[in-house]
Amino acid sequence: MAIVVIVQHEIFRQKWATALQAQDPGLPVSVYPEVTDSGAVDFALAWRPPQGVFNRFPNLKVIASAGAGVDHILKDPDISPEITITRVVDRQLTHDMTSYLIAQVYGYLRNLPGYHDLQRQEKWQPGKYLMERQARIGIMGMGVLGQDAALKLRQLGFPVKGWSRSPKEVAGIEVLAGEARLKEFLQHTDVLICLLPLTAKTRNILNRQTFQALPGGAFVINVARGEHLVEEDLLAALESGHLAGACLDVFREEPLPQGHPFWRHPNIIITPHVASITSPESVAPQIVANYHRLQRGEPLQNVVSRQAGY
Ligand code: NDP
Ligand code: OXD
Repeated sequence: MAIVVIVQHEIFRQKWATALQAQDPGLPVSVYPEVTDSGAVDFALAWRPPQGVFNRFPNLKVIASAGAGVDHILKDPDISPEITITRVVDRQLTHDMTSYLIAQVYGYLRNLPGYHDLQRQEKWQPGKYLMERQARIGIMGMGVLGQDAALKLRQLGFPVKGWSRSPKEVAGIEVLAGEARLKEFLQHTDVLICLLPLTAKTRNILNRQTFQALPGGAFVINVARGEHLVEEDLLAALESGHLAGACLDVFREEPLPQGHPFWRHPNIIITPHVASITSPESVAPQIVANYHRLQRGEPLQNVVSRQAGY
């Protein structure tokens, strides 16, 4: 049987194929669309696959997301419920996300983007100077990435709370669970970080009501998915002065279209979906290990729940 790599960006296709073959030189890897025997493919590694592409592989058993999120796969309604879907859980990916968040949180605390702007205007204007204890961090989504960020931010001296679907114990961090406790969680959050998966329940969760529940002057960081955010509601909350600013790494449409009001907004920081990028070299071992598990009929690792959507 064989693996097919179905990855949107051409440069990444070859990187993935090389990384997989470096793990196991005998691995039968093909790169979509150059697949000669689609009947032999039982395992697909995918990132933002074209809609309907999986129907071309009649013997497909596993789709492995090349990232942590699986929304880009699950949005295809034609994927048979028999197919197992897995995702990436990777130490480097987790580390990189936490580093990005720490950088953005300190940028907010010490007004670093503001000083970049002032420098261009040749203005010497000391401004906001907050200390860690003055910025209560609230993390929506206390999974692999959320927990790591929470623990490291707490080590740096920030008061941290988390919010997740189910209750959980995370050393020294209060985690509020379920919709019933969302408002309470938000009321104690000065810097809101969204690290939720995109599901039917979490789509549009960063909305007017959510922003209103935050204390005045709060800052919002969205590194999860663009569809979590209701864009007009963010603009209105910034316009009214209720929110101090936002940092956005993900967007409903990527690349963010030219002329979009976010580009030139003075209180929005934009990064082009680079908070944490999957490294094929780092992740290839878990993909190849799952491929071999499939061949041996053993349970796979990092399987997502089709029902929960993550
Ligand atoms: P996990 O699956 O490990 O964690 C998801 C967390 O969200 C869990 O704590 C889960 O709760 C919680 N959750 C899910 N649904 C709800 C809900 N309805 N209400 C409250 N909490 C909910 O995911 P990861 O931490 O690995 O990744 C999170 C997301 O980060 C990815 O799905 C992806 O979209 C994004 N990402 C973005 C990157 C970037 O570069 N911008 C890079 C990598 C990931 P429970 O624990 O109870 O199950
Ligand atoms: C991911 C991402 O889900 O890069 O891994 O967004």
